[in-house]
Amino acid sequence: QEYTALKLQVKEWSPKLAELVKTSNIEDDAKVYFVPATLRPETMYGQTNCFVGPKVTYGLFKLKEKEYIVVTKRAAWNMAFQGHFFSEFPKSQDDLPLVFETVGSDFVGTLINAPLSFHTEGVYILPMDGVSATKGTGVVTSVPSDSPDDYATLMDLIKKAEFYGIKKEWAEKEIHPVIETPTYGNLTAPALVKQLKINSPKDVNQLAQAKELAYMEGFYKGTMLVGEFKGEPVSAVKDKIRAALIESGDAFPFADPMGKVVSRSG
Ligand code: ZZB
Repeated sequence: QEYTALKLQVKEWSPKLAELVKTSNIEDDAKVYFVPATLRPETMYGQTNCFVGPKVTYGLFKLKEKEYIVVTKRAAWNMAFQGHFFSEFPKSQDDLPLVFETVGSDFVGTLINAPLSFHTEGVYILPMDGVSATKGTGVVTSVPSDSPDDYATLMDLIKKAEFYGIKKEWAEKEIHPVIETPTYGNLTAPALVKQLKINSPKDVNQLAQAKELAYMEGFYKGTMLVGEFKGEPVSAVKDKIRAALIESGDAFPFADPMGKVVSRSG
């Protein structure tokens, strides 16, 4: 799978991470990025948060001078093979420039900057049980307008904020339309979640079906409602939006040759 790996810079750490970072030797002026892998760069305007698996282990790796990334070790290893990241090629996974490792739940509540997003004030790291540790980077950027999994998960987080140990406000960012489709209007994911009577992230079969429908409709019939290519068909501009993100340094190409092809909800 050829993904677009996006760089979401940390603005403010969760309390747990602030502690870990303080006791590590990361420079004060270093940049740290969460790096989600996406197949839909054209939806990045609609990012409202970023998901990690609460029980998945993530590493903070040194990419280059004063630049660090948060991904799974498996993803960092893949990135090493794809060249340009680590100065010295690691002989094994144990050789990767790891600063520290911890579980996803420790990152929840971290404030990050999401490139292209309407939410220029920043978005939060939130937990998603369906995140797969063996696909992409293990970090998933969330676009509830166009991803049924993201929308269903967010609604659940809002409903049970206390249970999930989050502040409700973190999950309540406004959902703006990004893509217009003839069948589902300008908020494809919420429309599909309603139509297929999806009540929770546990409705994995309906969510897999909704995802398929959203992918097809968005790509073949969608029209951009925002951004540089407003008014143009998604199929004509998807690659241009990806290229622009890479050009600006906000993203890089990332292949996952052995990614498990499983839905994030199953
Ligand atoms: C943003 C986005 C916006 C995505 C959208 C989808 C959609 P797939 O389709 O199953 O092959 N993803 C990436 N890594 C993981 C992971 N480790 N665990 C769970 N989910 C993951 O997977 C590709 C999509 O699954 C990626 O693209 C990412 O979510 C998520 F509007 O990024 B996407 C209709 C889907 N819409």
